[in-house]
Amino acid sequence: MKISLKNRERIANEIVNGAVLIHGNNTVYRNNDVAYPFRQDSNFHYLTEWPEPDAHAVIVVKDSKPELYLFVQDRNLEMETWEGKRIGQEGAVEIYNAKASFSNTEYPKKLTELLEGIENIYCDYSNIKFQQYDQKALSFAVPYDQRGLEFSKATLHALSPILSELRLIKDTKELNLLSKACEITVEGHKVAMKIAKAGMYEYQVAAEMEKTFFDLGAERLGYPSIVASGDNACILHYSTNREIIPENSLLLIDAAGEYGMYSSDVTRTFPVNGKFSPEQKDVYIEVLKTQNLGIENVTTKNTMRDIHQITVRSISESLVNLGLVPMGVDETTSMMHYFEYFMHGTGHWLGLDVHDAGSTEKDEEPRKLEPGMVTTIEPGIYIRPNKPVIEFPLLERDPVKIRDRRKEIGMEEATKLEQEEIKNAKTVKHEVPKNLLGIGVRIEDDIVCTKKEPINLTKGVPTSVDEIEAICS
Ligand SMILES: [Mn+2]
Repeated sequence: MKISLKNRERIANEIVNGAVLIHGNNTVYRNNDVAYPFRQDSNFHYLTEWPEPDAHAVIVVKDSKPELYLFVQDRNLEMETWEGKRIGQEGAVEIYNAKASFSNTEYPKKLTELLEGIENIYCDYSNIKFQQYDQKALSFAVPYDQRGLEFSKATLHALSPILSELRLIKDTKELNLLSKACEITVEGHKVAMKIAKAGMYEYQVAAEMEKTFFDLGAERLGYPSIVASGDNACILHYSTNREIIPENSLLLIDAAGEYGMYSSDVTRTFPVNGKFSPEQKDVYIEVLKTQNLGIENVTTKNTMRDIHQITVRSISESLVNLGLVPMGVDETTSMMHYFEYFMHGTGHWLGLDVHDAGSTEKDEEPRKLEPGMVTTIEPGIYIRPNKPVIEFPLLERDPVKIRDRRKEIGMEEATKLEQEEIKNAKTVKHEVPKNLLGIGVRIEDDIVCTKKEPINLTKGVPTSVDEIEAICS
């Protein structure tokens, strides 16, 4: 059974009676007649698996039973000679289990027919395509028609809360695809560790690694590869990869393949000459300790916020050990001094998107992890080369309170207050140990929450100092 068939059944169970309107991605042009490689919209893929551009779908749900109507590109021999094979309407019915399929040009007309008598319509009205394709047809179907016709009883509902909730829990078939993406990614990272040397360009390492991803069946990258040598490791989304790898530097690689539309997400940091310097090793070991702790805590007992609090505490201990902060562990945590060195979250959901759909909260409260949720665990310490002296404000800063205030009075006002508070606070100047400047370490794995122990899908890439030194030398 196709995954999308099961997914339509899942959404039909939620909706019971109604219709879902959803649009695929279009071809996007890069220049002239050269298009960017096409990738289907993740939500559209989730519900249809339709792989071609310019498609629309209507899923009509009656008594929790879904019927798929697909609007697709017409078969056209001339066009297919230029652009490639098209599946066409027959294929939509035979291969993709559509109840009926039409030309995509017929969408507006057929939509009105399909929605007749339907009272609950689920769509993504924040999406530009809603205005483009749906709004006009829906003005006949929802109760703000003022043209003297009989009012419809239809109500519009937001689709994304339901869909992201479904996407958050991965079933076995999805986990199999994700595992395969992770297997491929593991092999690519191992190749990078083996071949990277000082003097190579970062992109040369990327090329060898990505070759392995593609050799092993990846259709594309999950996201642009970050191959950051030396100081570049402290730039979180560095992806130009155009520099020469310096002698004795660390190389931070955050890269992954996508397989069956599912993306892995892995980071490793290793010494290009095969041996950590003492200070590189000091920082590395601290991050690894935190990462292991984070992974262990991917259980149904914890929320993502719990896990972040655990890793923040652990990183704060490390920062004290390394002499990177002026005060003790409690103050480093409560005054958010750790944020100078660990300025991102501990993890994010993983699936069709590298930052996958789903909320970490339910009913405005942090939610416990559940079996089938997949998250990354990726703590880091980045000691920026251009900040040899850091002024730390002596001010209690609770991230939860900060967030709540931002919600309460709005981002604009709240951030003004925050800046004011920091400006007025006393500060303490701290000199960063010189030999640590420019060291950036992140270690990231992909973890499945289960009823029992967490499963690390990417543990095949070495993380221990000994294993890394063995594979790199
Ligand atoms: Mn990540």
